[in-house]
Amino acid sequence: MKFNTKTIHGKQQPDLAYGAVMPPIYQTSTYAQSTPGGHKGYEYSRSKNPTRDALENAFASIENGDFGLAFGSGLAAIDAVLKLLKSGDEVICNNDLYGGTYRLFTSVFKNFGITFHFVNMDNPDAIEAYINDDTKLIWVETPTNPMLNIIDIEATATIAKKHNILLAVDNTFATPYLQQPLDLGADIVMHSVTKYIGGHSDLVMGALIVKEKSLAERLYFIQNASGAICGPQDAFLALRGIKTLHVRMQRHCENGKAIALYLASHPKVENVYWPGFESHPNHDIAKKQMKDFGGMISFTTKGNDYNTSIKLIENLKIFTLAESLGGVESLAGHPASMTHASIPKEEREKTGVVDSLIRLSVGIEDEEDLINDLKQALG
Ligand code: P1T
Repeated sequence: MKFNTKTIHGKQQPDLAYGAVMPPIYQTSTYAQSTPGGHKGYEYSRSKNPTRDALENAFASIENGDFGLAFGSGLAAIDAVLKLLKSGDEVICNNDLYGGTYRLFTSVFKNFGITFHFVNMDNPDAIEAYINDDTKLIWVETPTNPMLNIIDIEATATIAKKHNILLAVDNTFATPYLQQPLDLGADIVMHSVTKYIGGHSDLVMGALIVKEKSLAERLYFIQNASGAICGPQDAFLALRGIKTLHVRMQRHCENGKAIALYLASHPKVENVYWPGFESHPNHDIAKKQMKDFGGMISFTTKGNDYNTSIKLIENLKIFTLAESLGGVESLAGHPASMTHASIPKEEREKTGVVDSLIRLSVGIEDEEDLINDLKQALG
């Protein structure tokens, strides 16, 4: 089955009770048993719920995995991966990460004795210098949030395999429409489903997808033991979102390209970060591992002026100034004060997250309206 068909039919079947084409929302915490242990596969909804099952199967299908797990948020999914580790273990991650991921690593798991190395992964060989016997996980976000750097998943997977280290890829910005990290050798794919997979800015959810059964079992144990699951109503919404992922992503990419080109030609714009430019430092890797370049763009205003950037985002009328990304509507954000505020200024500026940086999540509205909005705001 090819990708577009998988988003609609992958590992799905009509509901067994009445043939409902969409799985019913099983809004229940518990299930009747005829005798202790005598049940129909479901005991308690933290452990298993039929609506969540349908969604988890769909996750596995679209990422070419065998097992999917749904969590109450993207961060809850990352939290579950980190719980595979123990005190004394070390993690190597890229140095340009979503601010909340950085905060979870440095302000929560560091306190439990886990060491994190934040590394520029432009050249994956740089990872080797940080590997020792305690290294248990490589965490990669690609494209990165918000600088749109691209990390070579296949090359990183080769290094991880050589040293018997788990490789997890945060695939939130790309989605499986653009890249499928398990096929490139990753062990775990993670998503903030809140974003493109949900696609309508109406839920908060996370996902993990794996191929290996024993890894899936360990993660399922953590999902059930820690309990950060998603509810059935949200599972239903995410499943509905997945069914249009491919058509939405196609338009996000088309609009993203048009806006990246427009911004790059504007005299009041300094730098535009978008992996589709041939001048982007990781363009060749993007071309190799992604189908297209996505709808996320970051840029700075001429002279790197904070006040100009703030005025610009305040003036936007169709782009909404808001946290988050990946919904059908276009959003604009100011990473330094919003999504990446939890990273110390000195640290974030090293990777380019300066005070004049603006991040756009380009939606699927008419391209002309989006460009006109930027034109009037820049004017
Ligand atoms: O917000 P949540 O569903 O918990 O997902 C966290 C997360 C993980 N990974 C990446 C790459 C992300 O972008 C996020 C969430 N990001 C935002 C809210 C944002 O506006 O960037």
